[in-house]
Amino acid sequence: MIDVYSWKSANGRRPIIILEETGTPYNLIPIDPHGGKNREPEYLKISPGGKVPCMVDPDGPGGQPIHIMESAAILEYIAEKTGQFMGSDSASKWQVKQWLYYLSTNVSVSFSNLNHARDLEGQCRNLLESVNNHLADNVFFAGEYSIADMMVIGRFGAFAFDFIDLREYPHLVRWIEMMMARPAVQKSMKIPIG
Ligand SMILES: N[C@@H](CCC(=O)N[C@@H](CS)C(=O)NCC(=O)O)C(=O)O
Repeated sequence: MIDVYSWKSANGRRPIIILEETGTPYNLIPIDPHGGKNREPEYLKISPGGKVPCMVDPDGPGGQPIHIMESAAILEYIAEKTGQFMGSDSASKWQVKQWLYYLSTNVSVSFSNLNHARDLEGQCRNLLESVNNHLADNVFFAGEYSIADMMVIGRFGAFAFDFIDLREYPHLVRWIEMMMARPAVQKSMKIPIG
């Protein structure tokens, strides 16, 4: 049965909604995101970002166990596994995806930032620390070079916040240097746009 590590927050409700909607059996494990358990090494193996929610499916692809963090990825995973709520054809699937990403990034992140407005820098430092720890044990973000790396090199490759010294995050710096050495990335950064 799927284990869901979650909490009574907007982010935490999402996996529970799709599990309920699809009638997928699950085990709910409450994790208080401010309780410290989400920073313990065992938890970080499931959710490297140290965030809630995340899940473990013992019967993942190929019958192998899989763990997934990020509510949007969990929504996609359960939708794909059950064949529901992902649009009924290829075109509508992309409609669903574009809204999923718009809502999970722009909308959700902006409102979450409003909650944390007084400590936005602290939030960013936590994220840098999680990313740095992840890259300590991983060459790229997700196994091989992938679209996950492409997602964030523009942000970190042109890092311009002089009150944060990236040298505090040496594994991230190693990844940035490796990415910026790629000809396609270099070219994409140099093409004059506008
Ligand atoms: N983008 C993530 C956001 C998850 C998130 O920010 N969760 C909060 C609780 S609602 C958390 O774990 N905060 C603790 C922390 O950042 O250390 C998702 O959609 O799953």
